[in-house]
Amino acid sequence: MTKKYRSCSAARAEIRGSGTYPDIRGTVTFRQMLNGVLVTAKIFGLPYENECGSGIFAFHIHNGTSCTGDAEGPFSDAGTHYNPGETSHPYHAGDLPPLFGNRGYAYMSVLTDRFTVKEIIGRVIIIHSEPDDFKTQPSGNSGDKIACGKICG
Ligand SMILES: [Cu+2]
Ligand SMILES: [Zn+2]
Repeated sequence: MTKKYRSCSAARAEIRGSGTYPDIRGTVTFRQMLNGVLVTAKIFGLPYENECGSGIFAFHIHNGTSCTGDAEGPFSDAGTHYNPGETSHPYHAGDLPPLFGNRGYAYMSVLTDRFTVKEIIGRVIIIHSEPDDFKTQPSGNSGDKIACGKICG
């Protein structure tokens, strides 16, 4: 029987850019698998400035529950990385591989067993302006929060 997973088998987030990055949009889906959660991101409208049309953007699930902010930052309410185990970056449960832009489009799919779909529903997922260096504390020197989506079940 598959019934026991039914209520939390999948979730999704609709991604929208900040006022400075209005072209960013896309979706992130979360599917509960036997060995973890399959996270799949399809993002359009990412910025690129170099002639190769590339860019690398840090990508994390954050603790916050709302894609809102203040004068300091448009998504500052997203807070810190989702980290129920109180580990350090890049071992936070919410840490994900960065997005690789291809003239503004990024596709990324990864399996992670650091969280279940159930526990991330209601939190937010953030795209940053810079690559994640997977070293600097507490957030990998990832730059500004340029896009955000609330994870809905
Ligand atoms: Cu982040
Ligand atoms: Zn982190």
